[in-house]
Amino acid sequence: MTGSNCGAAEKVKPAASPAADKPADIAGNISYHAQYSPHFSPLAFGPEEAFYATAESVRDHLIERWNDTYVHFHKTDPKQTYYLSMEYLQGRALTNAVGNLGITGAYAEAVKKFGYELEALVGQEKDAALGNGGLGRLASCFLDSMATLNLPAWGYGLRYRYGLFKQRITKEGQEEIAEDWLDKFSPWEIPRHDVVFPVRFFGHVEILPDGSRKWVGGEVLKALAYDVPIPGYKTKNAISLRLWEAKATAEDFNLFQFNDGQYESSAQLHARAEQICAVLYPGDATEEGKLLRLKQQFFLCSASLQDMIARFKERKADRVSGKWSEFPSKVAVQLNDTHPTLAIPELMRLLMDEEGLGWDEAWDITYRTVSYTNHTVLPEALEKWSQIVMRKLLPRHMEIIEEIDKRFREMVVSKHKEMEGKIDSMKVLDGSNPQKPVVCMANLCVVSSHTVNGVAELHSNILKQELFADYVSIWPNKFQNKTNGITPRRWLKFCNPELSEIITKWLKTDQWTSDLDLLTGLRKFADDEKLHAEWAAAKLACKKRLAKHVLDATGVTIDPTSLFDIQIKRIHEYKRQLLNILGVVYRYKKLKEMSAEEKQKVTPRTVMVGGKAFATYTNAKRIVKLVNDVGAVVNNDPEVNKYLKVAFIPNYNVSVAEVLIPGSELSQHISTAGMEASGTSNMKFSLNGCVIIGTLDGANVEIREEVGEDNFFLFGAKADQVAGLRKDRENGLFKPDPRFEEAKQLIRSGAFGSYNYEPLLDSLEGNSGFGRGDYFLVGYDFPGYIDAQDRVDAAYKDKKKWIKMSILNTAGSGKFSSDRTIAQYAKEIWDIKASPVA
Ligand code: 4GP
Repeated sequence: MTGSNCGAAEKVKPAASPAADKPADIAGNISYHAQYSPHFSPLAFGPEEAFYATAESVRDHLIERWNDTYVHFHKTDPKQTYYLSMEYLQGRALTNAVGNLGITGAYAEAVKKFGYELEALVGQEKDAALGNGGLGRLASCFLDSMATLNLPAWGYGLRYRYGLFKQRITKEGQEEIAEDWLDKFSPWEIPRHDVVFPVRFFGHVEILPDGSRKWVGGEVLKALAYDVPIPGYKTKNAISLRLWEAKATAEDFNLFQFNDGQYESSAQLHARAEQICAVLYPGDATEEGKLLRLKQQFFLCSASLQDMIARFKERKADRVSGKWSEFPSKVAVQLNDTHPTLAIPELMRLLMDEEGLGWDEAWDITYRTVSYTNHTVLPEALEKWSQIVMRKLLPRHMEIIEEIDKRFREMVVSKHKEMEGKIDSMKVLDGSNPQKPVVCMANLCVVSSHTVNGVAELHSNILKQELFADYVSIWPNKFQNKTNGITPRRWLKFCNPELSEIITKWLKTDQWTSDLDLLTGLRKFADDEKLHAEWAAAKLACKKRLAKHVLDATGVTIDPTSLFDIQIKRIHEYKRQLLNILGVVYRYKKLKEMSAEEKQKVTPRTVMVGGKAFATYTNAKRIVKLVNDVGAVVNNDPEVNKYLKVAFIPNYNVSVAEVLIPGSELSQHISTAGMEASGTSNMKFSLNGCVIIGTLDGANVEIREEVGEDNFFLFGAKADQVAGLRKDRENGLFKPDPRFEEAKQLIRSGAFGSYNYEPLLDSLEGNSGFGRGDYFLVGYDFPGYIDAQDRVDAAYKDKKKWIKMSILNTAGSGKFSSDRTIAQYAKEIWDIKASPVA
């Protein structure tokens, strides 16, 4: 083994310039990185070192494209979108990068020269886990589609050192530990020491002699950019995900104090900078936690807007103040939920206080630039920030927000007299509790954005008819729907090569990867026995891969011929993992009561559940514990475990999903109707030929329309029934199904251990109230759910029928490509056009 040859079986000559097509040249470039980007001892070239050197070699291609795209956008100066998001769930990048660049085969050959399989190196990569759930993964799918559609668009986010958290399952249930994705380094990011902006906190507002205002004092940190190039699929364009890191500088280091032994106080600002990008969603039960979250949000907004303004000026040297009216025709800012709302007052501040514009001009520019996507109607997720904290941390922004609120009220009184009585539900500042006055961030977004959208038809209608109904009378054209989507590259072509090959073969083209509607072409083969055989073989291969993952991650052996039933998503009471596990408990009880002959007729099933519970969400953590406890009993019960297994998949993340989804046959999307804005994993499952059991909620409604009612197991209350059902319950009119009572009783009996599940079960009982009185209607929907599961069991026995359902799910998934979603945003909200690099 020599450093210069990295242990290659044949002689490899290191080569600095990246090579795309010849495996020998690629190997040379990998060898070059092993030596000249030296992160490891020259004596070592194990799988990990090989992964990093390979990734760096691939990154060279990305950088070339990223540079070309930057220059191209600079010269052509198109209108550009900036997607502001506190979360990106990027996952691993290697497979995606070589796949999008079309160089997978060449790299696979090249790494063989060092004795490696590309798949083995892929497994070395840690997920970039800068997100929590659907909202973050959606942002990452959107970036892939923006690049693929050659759109001038970038993402902005924060570079959290420890992401959200890593989930470990112990006897006590979920344990959170810091995510270590950056423990070594990420080969995909490029620190940009030339892109640094100051971000201020605290301080006060000074009135200057000319009457203008200036925010001064307080503490100032630096925002340093890290660029992650995002390659489009089959295009030369590569866009940027620009992540900010907070820094203090040498100037902020007090050498005098340090030499005096006051080590902590000498580097106070450095410590505060470290906190900003430490974790996503620091606990906000304390005042400090709340302040830190607000700091994070402002940090993202301020750095990103300063960067956009700098670029706006850079692209045309003569853009001085007279040209500000051009800003909205060059810049679109999309707020991914309310987390980046502070972009609104920050843009106003920059335009007025830094660039000298008046209120009216600054407001007109801001309004025409910003648009807002709502991702949830859950009241606890609609952010409200304390006015007291806001005034302390961001005194100038608080002034601006007050002015926005005041002008909005005046506008309503003068132009929409009929809405005056409704002003309380629309106001930006809510002082109804004088001890705790708050800023309503969603209202600030609606009032200040030119467009507001929901993420599935049902959700967008709920926004218009309920949450934001009063605004619709004022701005009837402000509200739109943009049904979510997923990238078909990561979520079918790359994660499920078995099925992808079959699809390409039967459609006689691989164009479906960028024109997903072509999948409808599979419908005409839905009864073809040859396709059935190939389809079933592909599914089985994916199920075996999944069974291996389950064994490695949990120690539970599962049977690849059993029905694989999966529910993976954040653990939340509204998503009703509890309904799932109560169903499993009921199934277990019935199996225990069956004779041996009766059991022979049962459809063997493996139930898999995965997802993280937010660290301070006690009932969600109890649900995780319950799934694990039920699994421990069921899996070890020899009378039952041939017919039922239950596995909790720990640390659910993007790369785990890439194994689970291709191997799924049934997946559960069973939220209380009206509560899941869209869901996107439902789309991924359906695309991979998995049948959904679900309620009429979020995008399930549209999926069912597309794949056909016969290929979807529907149950449950509808969104417009939910309020009435809750009322009935309050009035003592709900009568639980005996099967529901049996399931709860079995848990209470201690059959699954002695843990106190009473608070969890209690939340399903009583008559009213959030968390009690079965707010999420588990009891009401339980009988319908059990009946639907019986229909699943029967359908699975008929292999032909099941495979046809599976094919028709894939065939009906065309609508759910994020390419479609992003094309709609580009045309109907952002007004941007494709700008391909020649
Ligand atoms: C999620 C919604 O819960 C989910 O229904 C939707 O598909 C996703 O956004 C993307 O639009 N919301 C969040 C959140 O993740 O943090 O509010």
